[in-house]
Amino acid sequence: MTDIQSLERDIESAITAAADEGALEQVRVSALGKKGSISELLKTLGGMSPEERKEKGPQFNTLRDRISAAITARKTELQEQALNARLASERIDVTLPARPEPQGTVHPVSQVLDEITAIFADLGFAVAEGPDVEYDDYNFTRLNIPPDHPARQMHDTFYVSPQRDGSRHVLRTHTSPVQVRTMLSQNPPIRIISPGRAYRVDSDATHSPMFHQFEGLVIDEVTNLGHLKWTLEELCKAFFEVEKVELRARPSFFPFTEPSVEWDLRCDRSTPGKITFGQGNDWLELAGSGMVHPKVLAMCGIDPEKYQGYAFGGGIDRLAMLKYGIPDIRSFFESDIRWLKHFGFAPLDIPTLDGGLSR
Ligand code: FA5
Repeated sequence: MTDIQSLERDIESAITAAADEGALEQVRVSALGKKGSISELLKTLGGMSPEERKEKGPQFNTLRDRISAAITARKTELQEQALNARLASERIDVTLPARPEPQGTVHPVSQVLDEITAIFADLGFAVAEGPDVEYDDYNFTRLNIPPDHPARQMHDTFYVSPQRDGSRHVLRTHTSPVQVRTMLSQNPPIRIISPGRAYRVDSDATHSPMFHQFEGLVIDEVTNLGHLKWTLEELCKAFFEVEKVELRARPSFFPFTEPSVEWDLRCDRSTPGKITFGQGNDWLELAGSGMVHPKVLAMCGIDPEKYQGYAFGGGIDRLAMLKYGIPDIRSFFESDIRWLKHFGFAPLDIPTLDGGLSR
């Protein structure tokens, strides 16, 4: 074997042994680089006689070309191997099952609470909150229901044991004490809603000892019953997702409003199991309301000579029952997983007026 053949064999084995492009580059430099073995060989041609150069020149050039071609071929092979390895490591099995659906659902009461909040937010109302365990004073007295007033009997109250100073707390019987808290802490103009829990000693298919109400309060220099009616109409249109509604006013009595009005909503219940709003000969109780009593304004630090306002309050559970066809209020609180799956809402579908309230 000639020197050239043995050099070629050595370089070829180095090319085959190169495991990656870095190693192959080193082989290339050691053979074809400035000081590489083949380059050094080619330099010897200058010192040869013309006959010898004629014989060796083509041999050296062929050697260089063959090694160069072998390096290129190995490089392509290594690149393919690297690509295949990467594709294998990044492979996605498109036949795998999709991510499972979320298990939990949003309770219909929470859904309706969010829907009502979205509707009133659009009308420019802020959300105000108060505690479930409330001062007797805020739940009753400052709402013009003094101790021993017969109106206290209208609310079947859960009382909390008396404090050391003799004062009593109650589980709030309605969300109206949030009106008191808001008027005591803010200056008019006031425009709030206050959705939340309320408690009464009461239980049947339409009454629950713990239930949910929404309260609305608007205080300004010029407010009237027309504004109140318009506000409730807007609520009904958006909530029941209908173009037209008709409200009927009935005189009523609440100690904290004067005059007091209860509102009924025209509906059609002639088809069993179905209810349509804005038409028909039936009426559905919607909310209690009225113009805030001047005595309440005064007891909450607002000048009744300068300001007036309206307030309203309705049942969230009752609205949820109506809208989503739930016959018994008690089922809301039984935590039956099958019921929750059936009546619950997708957790990521937040109700908005633009995106839809109850998709
Ligand atoms: C009130 O509670 C007044 N605070 C509403 C109000 C606010 C009037 C502001 C004027 C101005 P009422 O007792 O009617 O009113 O209750 C309002 C609604 O709460 C009822 O129409 C009903 O939908 C709901 N509700 C009352 N008790 C229960 C109960 N035990 N279970 C479920 N919902 C109830």
